[in-house]
Amino acid sequence: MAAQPTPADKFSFGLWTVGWPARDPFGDATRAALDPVEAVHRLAELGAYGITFHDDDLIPFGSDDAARHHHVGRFRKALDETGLVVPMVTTNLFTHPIFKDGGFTSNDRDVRRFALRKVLRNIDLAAELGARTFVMWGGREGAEYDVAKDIRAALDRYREAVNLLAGYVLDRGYDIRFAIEPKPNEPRGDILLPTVGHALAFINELDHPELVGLNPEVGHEQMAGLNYAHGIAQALWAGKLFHLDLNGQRGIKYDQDLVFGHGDLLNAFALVDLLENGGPDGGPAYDGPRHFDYKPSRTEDFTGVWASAAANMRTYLLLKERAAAFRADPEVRQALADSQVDALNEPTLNAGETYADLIADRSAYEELDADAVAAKGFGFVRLNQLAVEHVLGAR
Ligand code: 3MF
Ligand code: MG
Ligand code: MG
Repeated sequence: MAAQPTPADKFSFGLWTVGWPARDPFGDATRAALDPVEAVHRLAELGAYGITFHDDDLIPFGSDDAARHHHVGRFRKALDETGLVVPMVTTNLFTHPIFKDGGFTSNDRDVRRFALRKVLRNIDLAAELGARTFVMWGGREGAEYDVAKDIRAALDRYREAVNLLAGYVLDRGYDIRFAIEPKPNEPRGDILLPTVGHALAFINELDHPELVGLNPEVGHEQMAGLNYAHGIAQALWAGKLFHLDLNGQRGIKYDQDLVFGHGDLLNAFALVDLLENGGPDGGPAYDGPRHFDYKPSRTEDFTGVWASAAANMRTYLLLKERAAAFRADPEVRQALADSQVDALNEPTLNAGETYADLIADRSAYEELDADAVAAKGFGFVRLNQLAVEHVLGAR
């Protein structure tokens, strides 16, 4: 039995997740709007530590300063009452029709300037609430028609926007870093920065790459047919895992936003094992929020909403428990050694060895019995079966 979630587990939820009224392209809302104050209280009761939001989730688009002050004030009061924190804030540059061709990369310059102003204002709010991460999901930054968007110009404008925002944060002295959230498609036919790899390459072209990292989402990578745990590992390797969006997805289709673990459970196991046990000393490889970006299915009423919120955290904790059991199992350790998993950490060259030394080493090539080496199996299937049995609770 996994422990009950506590704030020490650092679970956070988007306001737009539990608050989703379940309207989809084919059907009306099946649930009423949720008051952000209630969301704060219910999530705190369930054991979460943080809540995140888009500006428009908290302050309806077009609110005047007085209304804005009112909405932020009552939200702050709920945070103070519950101890919930706001680790991340993000901007909605996708719902209002003005963003139909994007925010930072709309063909219309007036839209691009409006988008920047909306984000700058929201960065001030993020700083005011103590958020350290500012996520940028560019869901409308893309196209349906290849001839309608100059992709190189769009990337220039994207870069111009992120450079301006990074400069603003530095000038203001805010303790905030940006996290780009890749997604391959939906709502646009094709979205810019579609995968972890594209976003990493983009970051290298920025004025302040040190201020910009990633917020990879399980379903988004899987919509591109990619391995999420691999993407997270490469983001960690690049020092760019600033935040993450956990949920579930079943294959290459629309963005399902299922509960974490309700899609590819084995990949979720590998992910939790990486996050919790993948550090250099066998400890956590990532210490940021475990943030859920899911949608309580349209079939659910509010009882189902809170049950699904709890399910995300419980599944994570169960997988964490299973990963610890996997790591502690002597048979797993033997299987890992037999499969030479740790041996990959050994550099291929000896200390100080040059390519000339390698060429001179006859045992590496001329005398190596390639057929004998090739005949040995790695035993990966046995190792994976042990993982499956731990996930199933059979060991
Ligand atoms: C869409 C998403 C977004 C982002 C959010 C950023 C509405 O598929 O995942 O959720 O996560 O905009 O923070
Ligand atoms: Mg998503
Ligand atoms: Mg997301």
